[in-house]
Amino acid sequence: MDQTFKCYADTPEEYYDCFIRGLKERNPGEPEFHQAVAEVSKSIVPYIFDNPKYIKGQVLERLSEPDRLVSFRVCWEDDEGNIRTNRGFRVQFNNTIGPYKGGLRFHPSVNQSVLKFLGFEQIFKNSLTGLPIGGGKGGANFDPKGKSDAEIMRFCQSFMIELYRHIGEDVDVPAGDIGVGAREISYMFGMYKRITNRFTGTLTGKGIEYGGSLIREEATGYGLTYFAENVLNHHSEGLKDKVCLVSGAGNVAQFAVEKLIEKGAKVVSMSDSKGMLHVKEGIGLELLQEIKDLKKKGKRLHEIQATGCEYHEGKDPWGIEADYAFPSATQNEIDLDDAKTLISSGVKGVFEGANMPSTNEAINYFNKHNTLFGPAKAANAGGVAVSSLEMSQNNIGLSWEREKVDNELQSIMKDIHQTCVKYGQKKEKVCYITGANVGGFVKVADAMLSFGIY
Ligand code: NDP
Ligand code: 2IT
Repeated sequence: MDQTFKCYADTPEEYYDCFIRGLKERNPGEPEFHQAVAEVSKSIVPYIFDNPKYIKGQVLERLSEPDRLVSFRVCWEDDEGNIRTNRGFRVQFNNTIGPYKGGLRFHPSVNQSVLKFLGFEQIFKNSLTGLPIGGGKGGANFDPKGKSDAEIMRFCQSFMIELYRHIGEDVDVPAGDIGVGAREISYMFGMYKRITNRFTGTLTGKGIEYGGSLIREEATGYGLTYFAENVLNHHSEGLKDKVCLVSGAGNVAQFAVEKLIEKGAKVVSMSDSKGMLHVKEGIGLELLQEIKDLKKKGKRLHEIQATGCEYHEGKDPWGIEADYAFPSATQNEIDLDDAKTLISSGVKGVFEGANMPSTNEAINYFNKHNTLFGPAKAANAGGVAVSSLEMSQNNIGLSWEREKVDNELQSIMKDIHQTCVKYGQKKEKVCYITGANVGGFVKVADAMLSFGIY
């Protein structure tokens, strides 16, 4: 295999083809990773052709190879006394502009490809926040569904018994993602503290009593809404009275719905891995609280019995007539057919709360139909941004007030929007995909070049 990764090409198209071919050869059987790198490279390759120092420095080639990837056995005992074995991972992708930073995902679908795509995306997202954080991701193919609290605790503790040696407050700072919320972070933080005998901000998303930040729980969903508002205002539009589709019913979805309601939008759907809740009159705060309580117990949306709610087993929300969509469940939840359905449902804007919820074919379709499109790495960056603010508070030994953190979050999302406009403006239009990819790339790439060859 050619380890120089060098592409000799006269045109950006040739370079792109050669680069992606090489990437697939070097990383066989990793479709999610191929997809994420292909999406980013589509924007980056034309840019580096205009700025050849990045080609000479082989920056894209270096960026798409993780600094390191650790994989480890996680053994734990279930409530029946059976020994269970899962696989844990941490992908430390790039620490050029700060310690590795990114969530931990516990879901049966977790594998090397999924975590490499998430870690790669995180490099650009974290750079876009303007804060000093590198890119990483981790997790395990553990399914928290149906597990008792004691089983979750034993799993988290066992996971940390290995992970602790790879992380640290200025090395790598994990947080939550799918299947990992405040409860799991607490079990892991408790074990980290016990093993190391140090109280440091090595995880974010911690409880408020022991070093967590106010607004971190809300940050991804709130930030998503703030970003959408920035995009819409830039196009002389707004959220008030607009009909919105949200998918997912977890952390991101819940707080996106909360903020959308506050902004006067009418949210008519939420969903989970089994089906979709359609609420024609719009989800109210009382119903949202019921959904939050239900999800805290690990239950499914079909158990919601409130009046005005229709539950559709095995369905997603994309066929409901609406103005804007906020996919906030998981990767590839919008394929080409879903994109077509969304456009025929009247949707004029898609803002990604989840990571890579749209396939590349769906994105092309949205582009062809001039759909306003807020890509994940910009739109959902609010969560990791407030994680970084949590790290800052831990470093100086202070806890900021709710309002201060929320103001910071709003200003970060506004700056991310401006970065997207700066790098994505094409004549009259802004391509937020190009803006986010190039805007995230430049800072990391310049820092890499200044370090020389390594
Ligand atoms: P949660 O675990 O809190 O919620 C995930 C939601 O998505 C649940 O409703 C779940 O359904 C649903 N879901 C999960 N997997 C699938 C699947 N394969 N098919 C259909 N539905 C599915 O996770 P988060 O809300 O934290 O994460 C949601 C997305 O947002 C992910 O892509 C994550 O990477 C991204 N994200 C999260 C951030 C954070 O701070 N938490 C920050 C930025 C992005 P069920 O309830 O049935 O399990
Ligand atoms: O995808 C993401 O940005 C997250 N899961 C949050 C990461 C973090 O470190 O807060």
